[in-house]
Amino acid sequence: MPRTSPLMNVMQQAARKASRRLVRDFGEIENLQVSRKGPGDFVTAADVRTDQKLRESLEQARPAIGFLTEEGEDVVGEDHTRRWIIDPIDGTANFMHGIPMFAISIALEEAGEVTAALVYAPISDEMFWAEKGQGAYLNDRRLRVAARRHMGDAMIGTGIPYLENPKNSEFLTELSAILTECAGIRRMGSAALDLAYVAAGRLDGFWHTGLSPWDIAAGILLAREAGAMVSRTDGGGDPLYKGDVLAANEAIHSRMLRLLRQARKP
Ligand code: 2AM
Ligand code: CA
Repeated sequence: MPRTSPLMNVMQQAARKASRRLVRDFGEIENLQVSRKGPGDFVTAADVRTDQKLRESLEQARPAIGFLTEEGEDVVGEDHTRRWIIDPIDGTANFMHGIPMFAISIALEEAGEVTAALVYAPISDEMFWAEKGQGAYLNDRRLRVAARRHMGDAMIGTGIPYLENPKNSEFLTELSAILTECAGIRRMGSAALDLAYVAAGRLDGFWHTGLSPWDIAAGILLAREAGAMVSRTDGGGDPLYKGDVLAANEAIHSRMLRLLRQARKP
């Protein structure tokens, strides 16, 4: 059994506590699908409520730490060097459509570096977690990135940047470059879970552009701690605030990077 630190216990308890109501809300979604208005407002309320519940638990246990979250106001903590980066529901569109691929994502950033990460998928009850230098885990099991080295065997995850994103037009070119070489593509709708799946060796690689820090802060550390190479999609260093991420084992990362670069040549 891996030993979770007191900090990781706080994070896991916060996620589990907030997920109870979230799971009930998800159950309600099915009823709302048939109403003409759809579940939009309901989902927004669930998102905000989950954000609040996570903040409450984390603040109570670690009052000096600040917040950067998708749903609420940013807070600079008494301890300026540390903040939680939170996405209360990553995969909101899935949640809204009654598709169970969504997750709570919590990362702790210390002096600009993410040192603890959690991605919790409440419907499958899968807790992905990692602390810097300590490896990545799914529940009690140590994770290791997939060993497959050939693109022809690789299952690759991606996401489609949204219409308003300037990168949207580039996406189809990138997709066609990767698609011609790999075994299969998945577009699952939660970047946090996609990165956790790279850590678990379920996906051999993942690329996505146009994301926000809360989508990927936890997933990046998970993938790295499982042995993945994680960079921006142009091969550059830290993807966290750039929002372009490429994650895979070394061989697949290098091949994907080459394909993406070729696809982007004018
Ligand atoms: P979200 O579900 O929290 O919105 C899907 O490929 C990924 O892109 C998800 O992690 C999703 O996060 C994220 N994403 C980023 N910007 C988005 C937007 N404008 N609309 C929907 N999803 C977005
Ligand atoms: Ca998100």
